[in-house]
Amino acid sequence: MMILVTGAAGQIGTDLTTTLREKFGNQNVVAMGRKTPMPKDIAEGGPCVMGDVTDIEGYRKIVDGYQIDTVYHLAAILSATGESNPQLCYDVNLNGLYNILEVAKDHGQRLFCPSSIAVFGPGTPLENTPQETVLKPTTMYGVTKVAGELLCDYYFHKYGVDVRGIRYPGLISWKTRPTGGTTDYAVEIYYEAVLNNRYECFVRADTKLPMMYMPDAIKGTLDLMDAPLESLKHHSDFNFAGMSFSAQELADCISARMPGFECTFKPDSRQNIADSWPDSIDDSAASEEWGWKPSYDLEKMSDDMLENLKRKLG
Ligand code: AKB
Repeated sequence: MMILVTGAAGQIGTDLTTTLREKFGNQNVVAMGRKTPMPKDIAEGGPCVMGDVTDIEGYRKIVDGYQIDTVYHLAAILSATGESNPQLCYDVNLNGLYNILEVAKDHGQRLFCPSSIAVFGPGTPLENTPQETVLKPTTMYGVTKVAGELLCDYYFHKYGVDVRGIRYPGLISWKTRPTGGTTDYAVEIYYEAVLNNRYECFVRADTKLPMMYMPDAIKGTLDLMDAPLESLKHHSDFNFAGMSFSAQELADCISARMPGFECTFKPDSRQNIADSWPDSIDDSAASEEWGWKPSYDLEKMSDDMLENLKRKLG
């Protein structure tokens, strides 16, 4: 097996590349990035290449050169950056995905192409959002994710490309900080708690969103890719849940572990994006079709985040 990870320098990419290298061997996992320098452990741990998913010929050369048969396509522009630059978001998320799918069709590759809770919008039930429901997002990121899910399913049905994907909630991790997302506050708060014992949060205290700890997200990603094709009724659009909490509940959980921690709330334009997303997700299709079950709740995640960040940040 020869695997390529696009967006390998990003928040999910760094964790996923490391885990894939542990599972399949360092030399069998190629980390691809565009302009962010690769973190040292990714750069030194196995093959790395610079490339741009919007350049199909350049991408084809990379895939041919390494004889790639499986791609985890993580390169994407997230929701907040997508609202500042919708054209870039469309280009990377849709033209880039189209290139990945075309090359996969020509090379018979397996693909993982993530979606997001950003596919939901006003009109979607807020609590326990069902698998099949209204998909009318109000962000460019959400629009590209809905279209991306449909495009992936089209390539499966029309060309037999085995492409799988899940709707990631906000992902929380201590290894690499996310950039350009709406759920980034749920990571920043832990960093700022350890560094300064205070945080100014950019959403309201009562903002409740679906979230997940990165080890669960990585496990779910690998479990979906390992599932027998015949057990899947869905392919690119699995609802995927870990936990849900409000920004205030998150701050309280940190205060209970960090005496004196202070969190204030000053909503900015990302509040509108957060308000358009559900509070909690029904992921029964994922549990029925490939056995998904999360391991972390808010308490267990907070213990692990703070322990690792204290060590990492000194
Ligand atoms: C974002 O906030 O844009 C992402 C996401 C939920 O897809 N973390």
